[in-house]
Amino acid sequence: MAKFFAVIIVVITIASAIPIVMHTWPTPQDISTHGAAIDDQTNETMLEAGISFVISQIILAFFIWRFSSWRQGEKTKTFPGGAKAMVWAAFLLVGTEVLALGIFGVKAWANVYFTPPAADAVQVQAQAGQFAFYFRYPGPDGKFGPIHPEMINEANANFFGIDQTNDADSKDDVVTAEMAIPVNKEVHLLMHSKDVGHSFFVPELRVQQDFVPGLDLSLHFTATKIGRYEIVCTQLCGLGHYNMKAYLSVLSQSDYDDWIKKQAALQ
Ligand SMILES: [Cu+2]
Repeated sequence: MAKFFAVIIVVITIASAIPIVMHTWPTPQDISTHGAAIDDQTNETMLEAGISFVISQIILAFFIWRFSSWRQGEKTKTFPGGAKAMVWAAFLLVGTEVLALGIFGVKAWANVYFTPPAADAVQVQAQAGQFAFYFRYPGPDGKFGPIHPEMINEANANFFGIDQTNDADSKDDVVTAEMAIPVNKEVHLLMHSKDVGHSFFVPELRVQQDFVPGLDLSLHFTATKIGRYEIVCTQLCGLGHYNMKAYLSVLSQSDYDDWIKKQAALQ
């Protein structure tokens, strides 16, 4: 029976590797300046993790085959050198894997996360809450007014808890349910959650970042193709999670200027 399982493991390993090797699921189009580097890194990670996966499954199948017994009552053979050697081997394998991922990761991930945005980047604040995203633009003064959590009120559409009567910086802030950005211009996205963990994921933009309650997180990117794309939450954030999404419009600079003017007039 054990030898049968060993064969099944090898069959499952090969069957699950085939669609990945054949690229059965192509990635969506890339609309960002950093996307190619992210795709390269993903491919390298898949290759490195895939090779480790196939090798480890074959080793597993070999051990099951080699140390199993057909006859009833016969004692199972133990691994030569005992469990200690195996634990060390596992530490070495996992350590090499983590190190390799870290080295690959420096190229793309670290370049996106550990570099500051351009000084003239378009600032957009994104707020996630059960179960919607809202966005805020600082207006002509370039400054966001402070958030007063106690003033957050969905009933009067004060999603960010802005006090426009008393805070000078808030007076020209623009709050929207859809996100629009100009094409070929760096965007500095400032993210916070109103309640639980959420995520900002735009597959075409190759951007996926979690919202962590209590933390202000930020990232920056440049979109290179005009169009309308979906922003989805990828963290299981509650009963309405399945329906939590918004839209990102990448517009020409003049269309963006018109859009923000129109939104400002609606406030
Ligand atoms: Cu969510």
